[in-house]
Amino acid sequence: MKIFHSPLHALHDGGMELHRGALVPSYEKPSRVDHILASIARAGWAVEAPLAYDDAVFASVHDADYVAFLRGAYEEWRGEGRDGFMLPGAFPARGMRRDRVPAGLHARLGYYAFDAGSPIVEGTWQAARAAAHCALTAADLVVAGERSAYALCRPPGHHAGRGMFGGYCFLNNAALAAQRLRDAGLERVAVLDVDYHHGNGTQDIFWERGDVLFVSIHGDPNTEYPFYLGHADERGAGAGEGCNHNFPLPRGTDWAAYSATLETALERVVDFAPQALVVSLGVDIFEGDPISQFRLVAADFPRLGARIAALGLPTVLVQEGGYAVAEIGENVVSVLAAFD
Ligand code: 6XA
Ligand code: ZN
Repeated sequence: MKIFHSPLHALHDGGMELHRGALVPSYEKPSRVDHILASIARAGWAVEAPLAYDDAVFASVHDADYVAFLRGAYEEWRGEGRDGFMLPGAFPARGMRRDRVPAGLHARLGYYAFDAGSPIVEGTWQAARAAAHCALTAADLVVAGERSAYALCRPPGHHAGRGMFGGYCFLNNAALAAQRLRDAGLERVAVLDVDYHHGNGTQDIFWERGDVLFVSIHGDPNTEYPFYLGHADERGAGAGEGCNHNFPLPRGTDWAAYSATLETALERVVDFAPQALVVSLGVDIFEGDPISQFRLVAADFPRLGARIAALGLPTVLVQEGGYAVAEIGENVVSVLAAFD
C-alpha cells in the first residue's frame, strides 16, 4: 500500500468550532493523524512524502478568488492586529447579496465560509496545501500504474466546494485527485464517499459533469451536517444529470442496513464503468464517533474495504473524517488492508 502524508498537517491546530450551538475545541485535531500513523506502522507499511505542486493546480476544481483568499487570509488577519483563530460570524443567507465579493476581511470570511465550524489558524493554508499534495501524489501514482494509493489528508476536503470552505475542509482533496485522474487521460472517474457526512463540496464541484460520478452514503441531512445538501433527489444537472447519487440513511444505521445500501451504491459505480475510483474515506461511520450516529463496529471496516476493493478498480483513497481518535487508526487500516 502506497501511503502519502505530510507532517505539515500539524500546523493546522488550536482552533475552536461552533458545533451544534456550542463553542468547543475542534474535533478535527492533529492527534487523529498520530493514531493513523501508529496503526500504519503496526501494519508494516511505509509512509512517503508527497510531491510538490504549483498552486495553479487548485484552479482545476476551485475558483481563483477563493484560493487567493485562503492563501492570504491569516496574514490579513494579522495585519488587522488580530491573533488566535479566525471564525466567521455572518453569512450571505437568503435575500442578501452573493454577486459581489465584499472588501473587508471579516465580510469575505463569511462570504467564503458556510459554517462557523472551520477555524483558520496561521498554518491552515500550509496544512491544507500539503494535504492536497498528498491526494494529487496518490492520484499520480495510480495513473502511473499503482493499483491503489492512500492519501492521509488532514485537514479533510469533501465539504470544500468550488468557492467555499466548511466542515473542517478548505481544499477538496478527493475532487483534486479525481480531476487529476481525468487530466491524465482517464475518461470516466467515480468518487465514492463513505464518510458519515454528505460530501457537499465534491457534489458541488462535479454537479454538471458527466465524466465524474459522485456516489455518497451518509447521515440524513434533515438532522445531520451539512444539513442543506445530500438528499436522494439531487441527481446532477446538464451533462451531469444522473451522475450524482445520494443515499441518506437514518441515525442508528448498522452494518446490516449500511451494507445493503453499499451494494446499491457500488452498482451505480459499476454501471458508470469508470477507469478509476476515488474513495472519500471517513471512518466517522464508527459507532464510537463523538459527532456521528451510525453504528458500524470495528469488524465492519474490513468488510467495507473488501467490498470496495472487489470492484477491482485503480483506487485513490483519501482520508476524510473520523473523530473517535483511539480507534481511528485501526478502522482506517482495516479498510486499507483490503487493497494491499
Ligand atoms: C460540524 C461537523 C463537521 C463534520 C465534519 C466531517 N462541526 N465531515 O466529519 O465529514
Ligand atoms: Zn464526516
